[in-house]
Amino acid sequence: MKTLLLSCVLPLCLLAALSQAQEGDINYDESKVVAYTLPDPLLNADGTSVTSAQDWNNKRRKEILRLFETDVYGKSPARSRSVPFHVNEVDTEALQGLATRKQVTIALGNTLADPVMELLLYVPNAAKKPVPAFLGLNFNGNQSVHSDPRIAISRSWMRDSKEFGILNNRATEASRGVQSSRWCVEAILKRGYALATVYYGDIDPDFDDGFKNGVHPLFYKNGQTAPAADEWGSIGAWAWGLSSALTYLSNEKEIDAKRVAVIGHSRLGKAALWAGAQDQRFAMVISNDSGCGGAALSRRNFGETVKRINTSFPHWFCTNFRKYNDREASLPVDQHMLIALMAPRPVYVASAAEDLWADPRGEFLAAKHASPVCRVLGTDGLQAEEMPALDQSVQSRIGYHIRSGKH
Ligand code: GTR
Repeated sequence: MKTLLLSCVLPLCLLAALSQAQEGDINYDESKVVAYTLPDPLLNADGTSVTSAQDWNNKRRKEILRLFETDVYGKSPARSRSVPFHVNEVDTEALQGLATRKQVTIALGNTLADPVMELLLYVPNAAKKPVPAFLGLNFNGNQSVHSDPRIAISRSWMRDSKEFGILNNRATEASRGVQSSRWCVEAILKRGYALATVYYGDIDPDFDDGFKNGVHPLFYKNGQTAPAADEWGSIGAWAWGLSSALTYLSNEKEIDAKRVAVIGHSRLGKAALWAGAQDQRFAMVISNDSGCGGAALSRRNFGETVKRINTSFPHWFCTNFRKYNDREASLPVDQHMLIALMAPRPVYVASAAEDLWADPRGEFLAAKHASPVCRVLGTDGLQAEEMPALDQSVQSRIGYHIRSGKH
C-alpha cells in the first residue's frame, strides 16, 4: 500500500532506489557522493608521463594490467595457443536456412575430459566469408538464447529458476528461448555477423564453493587447494573462458577472428571487459549494465560498493580486492583504467536509467576518464563531456548510452 501511494508521486527509478536503499548503507543520493581523485592512467609508476603510443604499450599498459591482476580480478593462467575441441553438430539449414548452426565441445584443460564448455555458433549463410562475430557468455544455457529446438540443453549446474525452467539445478525443455529477447539472433545474422555463446557456468559454476569445481583446480600447483590472494576468481575464469572460445573461433574458416566483439550483461559484462582488457585479440568490447567491478568507478559511493560486492559474491574477484572494502580511495586503479586497457580498440558502455545499483553516472564517468589514453593513441575516446539524454547513443571510439528501463 505504501509503495502504491508512493508510486503516485515518485518516478519508478526513485522507487527502485528506495527499496534497494533499505538493503543497507547504500547511497543513491548524488549530493552524498564523496570527493575523490582518480589515479591518472597516463602517469607511470616512476612519476613520468605517457606521451606516446610506445610509452603506453611498452610500459604503462603493462603496469595497469598487473595492478588489475594483483588487486582486483587476480592473475589468470596463460592461455594455451590451441584448444582441443570436438564438433558435435553442424546444420547448414538452421533457422529456416538463415544460418549454419554448429555446436562444439571445447576443452578447458588439455583433454576433452571434464570440465569442458559447450559453444553454440550461428554463422549467416548469405554473408561473404569470413564474417565478423559477437561472442558472449549466457546466464541460462545455450538453449536459453533462442527457441531453436536443436540447441542442446545445457547439462551444467544452474541456479534454480521457475521462471526460466531451471529445476533441481538443471535446465529443462521449458528453458528454451527464455532469454531470446536479450539475444537478437536473427537481427545479428541478417546483418552479416556470426554469434557465438557459451553458458558461463560451464567455466565456473557461479557459487562460492572454495574453487573446488570449475576450471580453477586444473591449474593448481602441487598441494594447492584454492587460488592465492592475487590469483583469479570467477570473473577471471569467465574471462579466461572467453579467450579460449576466441582461440577456438580462430580455427573457424568462416569467422574473421580479427573482428570478434566480446559482449556481456551485468556480471558477464564485467567478464567481457576483463577479457577484452587482457586479450588484445578481441576487436571490441560491449558491456551492458556491468556496474561495480565492471564499467562503474569504484571510488564513487553510489549504488553497489566494493565491500558489498565482495560480501555478496566472495568468489568473483581475487582475495586481495577485499583490502579495498570501505577503502576505495586507496585502490591503485579505478575502472576508467580497465576501459583504457582496451584502447585504441573500441569499447561500448551501456547503462540503464533505473539500474541505479550499477551507477550509470559512474559508468559514464569511467568511459569519459579513459579517453585521454585513446587520445595519446591517436583516436577520439568518448565524444561527450556530459551524460547524453536518455536513449541517445554517443558513437565514438568509446561509445556510451543510457537507455530507459531497468537492469
Ligand atoms: C547483482 C550484482 C551486480 C550484477 C548483477 C548481475 O546482484 O550485485 O554487480 O553483477 O548481480 O550480474 O546480474
